[in-house]
Amino acid sequence: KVHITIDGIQLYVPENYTILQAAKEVNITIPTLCFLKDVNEIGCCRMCVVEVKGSRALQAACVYPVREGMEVYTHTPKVIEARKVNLELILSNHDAMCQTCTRSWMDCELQALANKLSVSNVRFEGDKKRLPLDVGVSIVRDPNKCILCRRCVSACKNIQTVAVIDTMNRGFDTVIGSPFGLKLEDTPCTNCGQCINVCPVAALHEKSDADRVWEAIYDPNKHVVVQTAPAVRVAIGEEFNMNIGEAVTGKMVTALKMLGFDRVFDTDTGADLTIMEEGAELIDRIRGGGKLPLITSCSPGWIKFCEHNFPDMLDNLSSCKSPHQMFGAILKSYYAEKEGIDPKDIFVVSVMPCTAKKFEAARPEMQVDGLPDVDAVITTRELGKMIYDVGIDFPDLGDSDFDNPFGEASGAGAIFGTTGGVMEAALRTVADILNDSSADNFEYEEVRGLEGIKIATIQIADLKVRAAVAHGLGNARKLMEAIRAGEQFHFVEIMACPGGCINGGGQPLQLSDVRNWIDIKAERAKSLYQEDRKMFTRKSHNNPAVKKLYKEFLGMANGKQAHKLLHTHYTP
Ligand code: HC1
Ligand code: SF4
Repeated sequence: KVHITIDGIQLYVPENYTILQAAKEVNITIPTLCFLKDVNEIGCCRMCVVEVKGSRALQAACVYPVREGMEVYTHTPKVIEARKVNLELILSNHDAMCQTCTRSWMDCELQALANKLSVSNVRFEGDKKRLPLDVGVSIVRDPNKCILCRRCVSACKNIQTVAVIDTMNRGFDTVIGSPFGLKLEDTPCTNCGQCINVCPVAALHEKSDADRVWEAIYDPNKHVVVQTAPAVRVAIGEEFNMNIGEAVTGKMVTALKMLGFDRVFDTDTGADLTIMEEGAELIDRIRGGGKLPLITSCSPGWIKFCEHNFPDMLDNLSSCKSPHQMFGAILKSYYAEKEGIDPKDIFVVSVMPCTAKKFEAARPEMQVDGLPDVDAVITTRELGKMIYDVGIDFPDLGDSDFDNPFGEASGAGAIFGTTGGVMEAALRTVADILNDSSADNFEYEEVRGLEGIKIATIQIADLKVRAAVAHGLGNARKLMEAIRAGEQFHFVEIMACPGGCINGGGQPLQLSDVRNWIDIKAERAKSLYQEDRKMFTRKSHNNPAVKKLYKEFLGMANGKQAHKLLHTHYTP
């Protein structure tokens, strides 16, 4: 430990600390903008400058290391003026139409900072060019809002290893863009939205589909059905300033009913269905000498990454559609038939923590007889805004249950939303099938947690199942390269986003002042595991609605009818 002084307060801190970390120990949060823990630690925006005794220049607290005897001053007139000038220069170049901005209602870091620094006047005349927007199916880039913090560049390049956005040009002409000015959609961008998740302003956001959803709700000829992904329930409360990771399933269902959806279903049921199919596929491949490892296919950002980077391994992907797509296909067949509704009049909305799901739902592979499984995908954030827009006081709502005939899903479906969850859900079912019994111990700790790549060998009946789990595309790349080089596994789970869906590109955004100190992934994951423990049924094959579905309609898992509706195929 080293002994330092901050604003006259003496303290001991570990020697690998930065000034930013040390100041936090004495309850001083130094303002930051480009800095985001574990994502972008480059000290370029100079918002966090402080005075260090003996050093003539101001120092960036986010990267400057502490050393023995150091004396730091965090709010001298020189420091305050430098921060203000830096912020005013950024503001002078920013399209500050806050009234019409998507980030303004909750979580704009630039606004928060202007407030914090009491900037009431911008003394500089910037060079505000109007640049065209880049609008894709999933993602919108607005260069007029960009403040060049480079957090998106780092998330895309260093964490996801996709590297399709970077700094272009120099000086006043500097912009963040794709090579050759391409639209993001025309690059190997995976639509994962991790760039959105780290953007402090509205330079990156999802392409909104809320208007299409409202249109369907108000159309008297449409039967509008909504389903919600596992990870949405442990995050949407954050849009209303509730605790990070607080599970608000019942309130969410109430709100959806109040918005006017005809039925509210749980994508967790779709996840149970996926496990039935994927579990059967795994057993078939192991017994029948099929292509191994079997790799999960529910994360559409991962699928696109695989198509671009590992086209030679597409046959390893499970042919299962993702849970919400499967569920959509069931809604437009089994459910339509049961309710006596023409499938063409059913409008399926998926509420997802994910931006890539918008792209996925629009893929030609996700249709049955020319009808898309899912008609519109909105993110957790978009749903939060819809609820806010109509004036519903979300935190005060009572609880409601999901609608029948699908009712309550299993806990295995719930944990799909976090890294390792699909693997654990599959193991619960595969173990019971292969052992022909019902195991009492089915919490697979070895595949839980936020380690980048998790590897485990699990004994099931006479089989030693070699399993691997990766989350974040950088980790996925490492794991895939190992497999390509010959490392052997039976079953592999890959999720595009670090932490899995709980940290998807469509999830509520927390200010960096929060994210730099609290691991929001861990909070949301903990909450999903608690949800699992509360469920009456905790294994997918015990979900009564799913059992009935196979009995009445699908027949065998991985059988003919299931293949028509629930499976697909990706070609290079
Ligand atoms: Fe996911 Fe999935 S877990 S992919 O992260 O398999 O998006 O939550 O809905 O479909 O179930 C997302 C989450 C989600 C699907 C499921
Ligand atoms: Fe990169 Fe993902 Fe953003 Fe595409 S969506 S630019 S892959 S971070």
